[in-house]
Amino acid sequence: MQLSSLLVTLFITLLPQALAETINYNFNIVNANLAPDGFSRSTVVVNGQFPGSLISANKGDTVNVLVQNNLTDPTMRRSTSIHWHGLFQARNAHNDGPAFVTQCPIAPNHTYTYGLNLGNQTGTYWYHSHLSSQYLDGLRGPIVNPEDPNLGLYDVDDESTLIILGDWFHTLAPELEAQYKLATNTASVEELPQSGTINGVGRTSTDPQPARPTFTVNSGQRYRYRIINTSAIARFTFQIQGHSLTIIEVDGVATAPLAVDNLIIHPGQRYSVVVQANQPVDNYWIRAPMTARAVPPVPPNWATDSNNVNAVLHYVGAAGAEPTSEIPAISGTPLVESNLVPLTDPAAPGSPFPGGVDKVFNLTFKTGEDPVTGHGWRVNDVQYIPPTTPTLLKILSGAHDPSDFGTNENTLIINRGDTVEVNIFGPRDHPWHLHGHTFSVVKGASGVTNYVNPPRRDVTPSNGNGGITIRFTADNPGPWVLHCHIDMHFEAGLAVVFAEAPTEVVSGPDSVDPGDDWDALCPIYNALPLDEQ
Ligand SMILES: *[C@@H]1O[C@H](CO)[C@@H](O)[C@H](O)[C@H]1NC(C)=O
Ligand SMILES: *[C@@H]1O[C@H](CO)[C@@H](O)[C@H](O)[C@H]1NC(C)=O
Ligand SMILES: *[C@@H]1O[C@H](CO)[C@@H](O)[C@H](O)[C@H]1NC(C)=O
Ligand SMILES: *[C@@H]1O[C@H](CO)[C@@H](O)[C@H](O)[C@H]1NC(C)=O
Ligand SMILES: *[C@@H]1O[C@H](CO)[C@@H](O)[C@H](O)[C@H]1NC(C)=O
Ligand SMILES: [Cu+2]
Repeated sequence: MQLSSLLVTLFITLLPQALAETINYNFNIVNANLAPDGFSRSTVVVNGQFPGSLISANKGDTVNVLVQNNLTDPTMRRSTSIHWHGLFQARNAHNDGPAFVTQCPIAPNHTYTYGLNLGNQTGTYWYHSHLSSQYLDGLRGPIVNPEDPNLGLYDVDDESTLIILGDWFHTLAPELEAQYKLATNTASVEELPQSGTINGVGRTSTDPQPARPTFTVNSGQRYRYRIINTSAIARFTFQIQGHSLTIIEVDGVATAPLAVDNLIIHPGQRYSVVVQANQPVDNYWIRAPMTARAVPPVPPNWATDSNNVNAVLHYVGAAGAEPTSEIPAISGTPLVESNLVPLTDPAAPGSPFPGGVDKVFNLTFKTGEDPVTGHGWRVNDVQYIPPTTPTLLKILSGAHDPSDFGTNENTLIINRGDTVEVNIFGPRDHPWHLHGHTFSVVKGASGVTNYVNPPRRDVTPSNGNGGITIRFTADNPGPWVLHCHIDMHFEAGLAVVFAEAPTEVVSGPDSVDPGDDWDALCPIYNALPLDEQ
């Protein structure tokens, strides 16, 4: 271990919770005209920036994010609601953010302060709008807790090593959503983004081409890159020419180091990789070609260049801005998710056989059956439609039985302390995300079954009718949504809500006490005219 990183390690391990502090952020949510890929459009962004600014905090810190809703553009949603993806939010479900699950949206010209407590969570997270499809319009950004058990494995970890991938659309989200929901054939409308962006910069085949993002390294140093997939639809394959990637964190879970050459990152997922600057001083391609799902024949004159999602790894001392070499094809050893082993407490909850838990849910999802729209997604034949009264408010008012929730709320009750197994059957590559927990991927998309030390994370893709199996322990009372992170699928119904320990949400040591500002959200929102919702 180098002396500098040893000192950093000592500093961080010797000064733990005692220094827990309160950190305040102001998020002014505004409409700004931005051109991430050379095409200018109105957006919904934090403080005028895409992606939004970094939230950085340590274990035990309290983070207060004062959200001022200054949205004015009538062609997009005017209200907002922000989800802090991956944070457990113990006793804090009211600040989780999904509209109508844990809160009513924040009305225009109103504020709401999200209090977030990182507890013991370290690693890489992100925030995004969780009202309708608003995050496609730009409201996305990173959250990092830099403390880490793998700290000795790298020298540099700061804002310069954040790699935020995202798809970008030229059509505004409400219009995309309407097209998607009205269509009768999924494949004909699965929206193809116009570009893939790296740290907010992308290229189409026709618009002016912004300079590629550059990540500068010093020869001999080791860099921790935090790769966040903030996509709405597209997945990316990530590779750095000539450099291997040692994965040390997956969705906030520290993981035994695993070296690969490339990895696929689904919407919502995060990876931290250590990259050694051990090649000749030069410029190298960072590649993240994008795969949108079920892409129909591309419309004529469509500007998407999904192969052109590139950045530059620049060694200090190298000449020129870009590599002189051809952009290489993706090659070498890919990440296989089932090879990821959590660093601590790796065993899955429950007993090591199918159904060896307190509660099993079999969820089968499919599309194309909604009698009204002719479209939509269903889990066990139910299309999730958000209630007008948020699930959390219902629970706080005494709802605790399946019959206390509407059929379309697809709400499943679990008890405090239950070990839970969820089997998910349905088409491949739908990234399932659970709020309030990480889960053990007992059987993931690779089909491998492992109860001893399976990957633990908060988003994992489906695998067709062979199914995937995830497990978690119900140790966090609150309503937590489990949904497909392809945003349009979620909007069209691809979700269930776990009402976890509803009685304990109301009273006792794990209860949730939202406060007056939260109580005021629904009356204000419900009084809004339609165009301000
Ligand atoms: C948000 O809008 C309010 C009202 O128009 C204005 O007073 C305030 O300065 C705006 N906030 C910021 C940070 O621009
Ligand atoms: C918000 O405040 C601004 C500035 O005071 C005002 O012009 C606008 O009409 C308000 N919008 C709403 C929806 O109340
Ligand atoms: C964090 O970890 C400490 C030590 O293991 C434990 O005592 C504490 O309860 C944990 N806090 C949370 C919020 O989980
Ligand atoms: C990001 O997520 C999207 C949606 O699943 C996926 O298509 C894409 O491959 C992911 N990107 C990366 C780098 O994994
Ligand atoms: C759930 O699915 C598994 C795997 O197909 C099956 O063995 C089990 O019987 C099912 N359980 C229920 C409750 O349907
Ligand atoms: Cu999906």
